[in-house]
Amino acid sequence: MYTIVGNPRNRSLRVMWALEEMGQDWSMELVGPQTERMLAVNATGKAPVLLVDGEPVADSVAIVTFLADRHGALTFPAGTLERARQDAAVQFCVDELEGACWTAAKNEFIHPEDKRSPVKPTCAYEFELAQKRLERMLGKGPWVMGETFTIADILIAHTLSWGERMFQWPLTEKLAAYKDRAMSRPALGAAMAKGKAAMEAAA
Ligand SMILES: N[C@@H](CCC(=O)N[C@@H](CS)C(=O)NCC(=O)O)C(=O)O
Repeated sequence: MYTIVGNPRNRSLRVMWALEEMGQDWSMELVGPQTERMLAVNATGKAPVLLVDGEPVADSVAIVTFLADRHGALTFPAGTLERARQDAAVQFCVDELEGACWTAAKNEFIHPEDKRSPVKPTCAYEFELAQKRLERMLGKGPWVMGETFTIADILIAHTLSWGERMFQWPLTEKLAAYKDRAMSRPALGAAMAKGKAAMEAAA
């Protein structure tokens, strides 16, 4: 049994989705970033955290990688060339797609107002540039690692959706189709329904 400490509206969704894809049971402890409870399980105070038999593991990318290795699902085995390429796709997502979204978010509503800079147009440009690169990586698809759906697709699809929904940054036709393909997987639907129920129960 796994417990996600976080909120379905943030990067916790990546972990929820991965756990559903793997057929693992999980529950959610709704906790905000930088609260006393979050700081008790993660020195950085950031969400999400996964409790594994009560032991915390932080960072959505580290968590889904850990789960994939542990359950031998949604990943190529460590030490293979395919795994190195999968890891490169994950790192690309963090650097280029998430970097643009996170910088825009921090400067739009996270940082104190007097610390914000008007960088959003630069972030939009970076997101657009990243999409051109991602289109080449995706090739014929259907997934970034070809025929095999992996954690890289969860992270990339989630981040494409983040840019599109939060900032109305348009997706290219090819990447909109890729994102829709990923996000119509039953495991994501199940994860979102479970997250909604957790939020309703807490309201
Ligand atoms: N690389 C981390 C980033 C975590 C992160 O920044 N989470 C956000 C919520 S989605 C947060 O806790 N923000 C509050 C803060 O940075 O203080 C991950 O993927 O888990």
